[in-house]
Amino acid sequence: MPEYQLYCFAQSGNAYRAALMLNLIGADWEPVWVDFFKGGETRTPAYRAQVNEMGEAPVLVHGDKKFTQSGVILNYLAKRSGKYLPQGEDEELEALRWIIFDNQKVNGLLGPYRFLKNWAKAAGDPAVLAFLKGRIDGSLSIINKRLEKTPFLVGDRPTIADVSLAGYLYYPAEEFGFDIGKDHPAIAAWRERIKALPGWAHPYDLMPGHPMPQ
Ligand SMILES: N[C@@H](CCC(=O)N[C@@H](CS)C(=O)NCC(=O)O)C(=O)O
Repeated sequence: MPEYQLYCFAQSGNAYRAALMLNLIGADWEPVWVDFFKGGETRTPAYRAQVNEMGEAPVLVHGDKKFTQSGVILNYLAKRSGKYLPQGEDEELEALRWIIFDNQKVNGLLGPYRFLKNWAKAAGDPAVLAFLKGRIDGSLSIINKRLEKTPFLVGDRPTIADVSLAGYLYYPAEEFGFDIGKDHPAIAAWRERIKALPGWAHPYDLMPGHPMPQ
């Protein structure tokens, strides 16, 4: 059995952070597909009792340890592997600062926006979509400005802050209805730098469930 199991599904940018990290560090891992869309698996009592009380993917299993929250998973894997690890307290806190900003205001908004556009049972309310789009534009502009100054979020080397930011940034522009790279050139250039790292793979190639099972 592989060393790590990751509960995930192809459309999840939150899970992509963990899957990408496992690949980038060359870990021996296998995905466990979560039937998020059709089965509503994360909302079932069984999932919440046995897999994650928070009702979310990703979940990383490592022997008798289990971790949820992609930021925690990234930290754990960086500490174990020594890769993409911020060095020293200042860098650690700086990486954490960007991971929290990303979770709340970048990928934390891109995920629900894309869900409302593509898969919500009741079509997304235009006013809600417009509100989210405004917030997303503002957050992406902040990230773009940062990446105009340094090649990676925390300086010259990629760290877990960059792996976190990758979340939804490689999914097709059609799924958002706008082109992140075209609107934010420094993010487009950063995307290419991350893509060039050994072990990088697209979320639809890395995690099961794409195309969506009928
Ligand atoms: N902050 C969490 C977010 C996880 C998350 O929201 N995952 C989604 C899938 S992309 C989920 O499981 N949502 C279930 C729900 O909200 O009911 C992380 O980074 O791991």
